[in-house]
Amino acid sequence: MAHRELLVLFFFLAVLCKGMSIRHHHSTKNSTSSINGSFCLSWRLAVETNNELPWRTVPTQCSQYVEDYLIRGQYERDLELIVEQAFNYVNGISLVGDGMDAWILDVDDTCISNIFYYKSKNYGCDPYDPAAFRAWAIKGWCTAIPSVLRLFNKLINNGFKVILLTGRDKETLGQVTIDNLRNQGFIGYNRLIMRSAAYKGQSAILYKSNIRKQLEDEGYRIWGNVGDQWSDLQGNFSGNRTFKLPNPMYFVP
Ligand SMILES: *[C@@H]1O[C@H](CO)[C@@H](O)[C@H](O)[C@H]1NC(C)=O
Ligand SMILES: *[C@@H]1O[C@H](CO)[C@@H](O)[C@H](O)[C@H]1NC(C)=O
Ligand SMILES: *[C@@H]1O[C@H](CO)[C@@H](O)[C@H](O)[C@H]1NC(C)=O
Ligand SMILES: CC(=O)N[C@H]1CO[C@H](CO)[C@@H](O)[C@@H]1O
Ligand SMILES: [Mg+2]
Repeated sequence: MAHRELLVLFFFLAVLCKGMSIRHHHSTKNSTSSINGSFCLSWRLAVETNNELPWRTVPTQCSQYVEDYLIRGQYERDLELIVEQAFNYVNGISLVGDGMDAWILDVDDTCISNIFYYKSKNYGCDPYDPAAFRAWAIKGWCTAIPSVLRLFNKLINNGFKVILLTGRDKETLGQVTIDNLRNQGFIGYNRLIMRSAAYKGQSAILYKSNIRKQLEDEGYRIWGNVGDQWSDLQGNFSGNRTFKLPNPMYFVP
């Protein structure tokens, strides 16, 4: 009787120990990836707040993290929250109504997405490759970012002039960008301003500031400005409110 009870106890203890060792092994295994996750979250926060600049590539250990962020829902949720803030702001604006109330939206990774391209570049772990990006952009396969398309339509319905301002080269990417925007539902904007020869080589901050100055000189009031890069929003004549969309894949100075 006592023997049998002892045997059962031993058996129980053996099972318990094995369970604990599995659990222990499991937590060690996971701790490396959670250390990565923790590091990559800090890194993403630093780049989104523009504390780390300029940065050239995503840290190699964060490729998986960035993929998960982009395709498992958090990116869309972040965008939705920002767009909700923009909606609240839009609803509170009383337009002057002279046709000069404007918003500025960036194009790449603001209106239309390049995530599919960046997948082939390890989500930004590989260095920037202008020729490959151009080859991708020429295909015109960028997809609409749904929350931004909702904002775009809301702005137009509320009577704003929506001006799209992009660093894309006008000469080589002009028509394909117009077509790509149209086939993704971006219809009814006031104009698309692309980088012409006169602005070649200028930093995005300077180029976009110069264009915004011209718009304000024409009499436009820039109520809002939306972009995935700080360089969309910095500089002069930035607009009364700016909205920074997330982009952990690349940095445009
Ligand atoms: C964590 O980082 C290490 C070292 O950079 C890398 O080898 C590993 O693949 C990363 N793990 C995950 C889950 O991303
Ligand atoms: C902003 O305006 C100031 C004053 O006119 C000028 O010196 C500066 O270069 C401008 N900055 C940009 C980025 O355009
Ligand atoms: C928008 O910004 C301009 C320039 O900074 C300022 O003059 C104007 O009062 C602002 N309008 C509102 C409604 O905040
Ligand atoms: C002890 C252990 O299994 N650690 C693993 C944790 O996860 C990383 C990344 O998946 C592995 O490289 C480790 O070997
Ligand atoms: Mg952009």
